[in-house]
Amino acid sequence: MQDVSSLVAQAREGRPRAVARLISLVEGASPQLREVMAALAPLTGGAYVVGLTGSPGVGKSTCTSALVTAYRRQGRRVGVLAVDPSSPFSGGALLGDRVRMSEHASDPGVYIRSMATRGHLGGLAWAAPQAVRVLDAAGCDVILVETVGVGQSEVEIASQADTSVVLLAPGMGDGIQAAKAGILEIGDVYVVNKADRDGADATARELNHMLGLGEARGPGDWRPPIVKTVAARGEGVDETVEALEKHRAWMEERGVLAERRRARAAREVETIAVTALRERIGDLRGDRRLSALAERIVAGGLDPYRAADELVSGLTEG
Ligand SMILES: Nc1nc2c(ncn2[C@@H]2O[C@H](COP(=O)(O)OP(=O)(O)OP(=O)(O)O)[C@@H](O)[C@H]2O)c(=O)[nH]1
Ligand SMILES: [Mg+2]
Repeated sequence: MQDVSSLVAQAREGRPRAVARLISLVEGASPQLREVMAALAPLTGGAYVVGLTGSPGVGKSTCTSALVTAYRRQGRRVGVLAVDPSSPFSGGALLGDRVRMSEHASDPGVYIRSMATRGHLGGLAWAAPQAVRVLDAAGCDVILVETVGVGQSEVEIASQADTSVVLLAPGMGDGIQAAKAGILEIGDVYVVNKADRDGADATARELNHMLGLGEARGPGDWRPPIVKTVAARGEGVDETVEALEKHRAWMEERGVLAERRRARAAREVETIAVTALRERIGDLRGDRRLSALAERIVAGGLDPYRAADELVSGLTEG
């Protein structure tokens, strides 16, 4: 058993091994998870969480790395969480990510972690937010969360971040396809990366059209900016940071940031509660209580709704 309070204290001092240990505890759903989360709670809320999503290979990791460089120049502490919804492996950074992030490997002001979600997207729903909390409590000013945009994960990442960045690249056939897949609702900032390639302007124009950016909006409404970048050369990265700062300022001004964080917390509680309930019900398979209810239903003495109510209230009282 680990001494959670000393781990938390060491993480606060920015000791990378303590941060890694804490993330492993929450990721592995350790028996100490509750103790860890309770210890972290009063220390969180200081970090600005930015989600980056987009199709495989658009340049998310490259862009993330360039953003890290930009934020480090401002003296901010940065956490990076690369969430890979497809990898069955946990904890190990993907080789490509490692290469692209390697320039930050020896910087004590940067904490980088890869996280697999065990082949099912549901994993992202609870594990990633807890890892974000660890990085937040460890004193990161900015946390960048990279997720491959595969349908549901886009929506999930958007619900976890303060600001969502959607990346596109020209000539991947993904621009407008991805747009159709729902990214139009989730992007606060759009990045057309690989602007050194043909078609970047066309992609940006199409996106502009799809987003209806030409149309009139309310005076205080947020207009998602479209930033063109060549992340591999660091071009457009300052503009991206500027767009993020503007979005953050807009959210703070309008109370949107607090509102998003409340909504996020509510969803977290819901996910944890539903998961716990499902596990307890799962434990009941073959249990006497459940089979007794089933017998009464078959005998016509009880309907399944009443039975479910009885089951749930029995679980929550017990
Ligand atoms: N031409 C060009 N290539 C780029 C640019 N940015 C990234 N790349 C290259 O695109 C490839 C994919 O970049 P990554 O940053 O790994 O993309 P990713 O979106 O993180 O990829 P996954 O995590 O596998 O989904 C790499 O070979 C990069 O060097 C750019 O601005 N221009
Ligand atoms: Mg990547």
